[in-house]
Amino acid sequence: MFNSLTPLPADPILGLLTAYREDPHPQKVDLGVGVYKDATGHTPILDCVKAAEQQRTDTETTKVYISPTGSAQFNQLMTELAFGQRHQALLADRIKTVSTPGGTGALRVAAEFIHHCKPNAVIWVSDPTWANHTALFEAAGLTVKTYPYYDYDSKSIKFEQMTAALKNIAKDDVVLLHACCHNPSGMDLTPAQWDEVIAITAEQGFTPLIDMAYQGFGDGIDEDAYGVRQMAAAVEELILCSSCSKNFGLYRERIGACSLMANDSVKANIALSVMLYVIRGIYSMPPAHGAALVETILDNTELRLQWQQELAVMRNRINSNRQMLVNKLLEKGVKQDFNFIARQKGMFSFLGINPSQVATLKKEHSIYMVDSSRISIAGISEGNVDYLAQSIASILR
Ligand code: PLP
Ligand code: TYF
Repeated sequence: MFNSLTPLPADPILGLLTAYREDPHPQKVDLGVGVYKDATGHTPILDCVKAAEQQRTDTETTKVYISPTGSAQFNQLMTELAFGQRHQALLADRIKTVSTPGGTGALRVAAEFIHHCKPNAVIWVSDPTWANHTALFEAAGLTVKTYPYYDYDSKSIKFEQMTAALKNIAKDDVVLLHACCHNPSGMDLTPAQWDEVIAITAEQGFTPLIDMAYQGFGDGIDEDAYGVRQMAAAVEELILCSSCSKNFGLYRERIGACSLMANDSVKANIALSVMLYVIRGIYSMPPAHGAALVETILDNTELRLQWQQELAVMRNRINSNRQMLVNKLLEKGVKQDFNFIARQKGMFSFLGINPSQVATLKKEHSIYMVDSSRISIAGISEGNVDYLAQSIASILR
């Protein structure tokens, strides 16, 4: 069976990690995978997570199977975190949430669920989007098409083209929107733009699938959920995929959530039964440890406050890294305008250089980024920004 196989390409983003680790260059810089790093280049375990972990070790009494929905308390707290505690759809019992193996697991569950509802559904994703979106939606049997989003020339959103495209999308289709911190462009919809997109969604009747992998990394926990909350108030049905990888720093614990909102409580329960059927066919039950940590934190006033503070530190560091790189590039005499980096949000921006310049930065300067020139802003630090800006300046000359 295996003899006829030919090799398939590895994940292009995760592959950078290995290449970086094996590079002996003393000044190497990792701007590849989107993980938070502190000023020393380390991805720490949050203090609130450590405290929650200690509590769980002291009080956990069993490792028996959890249910296919995962932890009910985690699901409730995650729903409140995303939609807001008193959202009308929540109070009307229209939202059902399951714990999933990471945000990726949530997306795959959502994709299989959509495929079950509408086997011929087309899912529209932004051009560009996270590479894994396309791969996992296609793996679930969906057809993927794109709507215009990022303008590489003006470094902004092609908003008019985007809305024109959305106005042509049919009722039975699905549109994927990034809640905040757009991966890979860093360009987010403003609240006014969200309002317009929401009005079109309500008018057209297609189903919004919102991916929220970075809640709290853009402007703040509530600010970043603006689109989710307003959308949920305006439409009948919605699917939300959330991740605890970044904002709780729980990457390898693989914990996220998938929420569905139906137009009444009875239909929500029916839809949930279908989602659980889909889950049974993939992994049966989600991992429990990450969910236990998140619920311990969110349910405890002190730990929750500590989490909010630690999240603010991560958010502020990323934002100051953005300005720091822009300033350094100016200082190095770069003529091109890089101010857009400071205007963008979240973990990523495109540097806007071509693939051969990306290759030169890697080969000659040991600076690692995705071929599209997407950089992970968290990889910049006081210690490497001078070398980084100098190297970028040298390839732009
Ligand atoms: N969606 C987007 C846009 C992402 O960037 C990521 C990666 O961090 C994910 C989903 C899934 O994250 P994870 O599966 O690590 O929770
Ligand atoms: O885009 C990124 O870098 C993050 C991390 O298969 C990531 O979203 C990258 C690839 C992958 C899973 C997570």
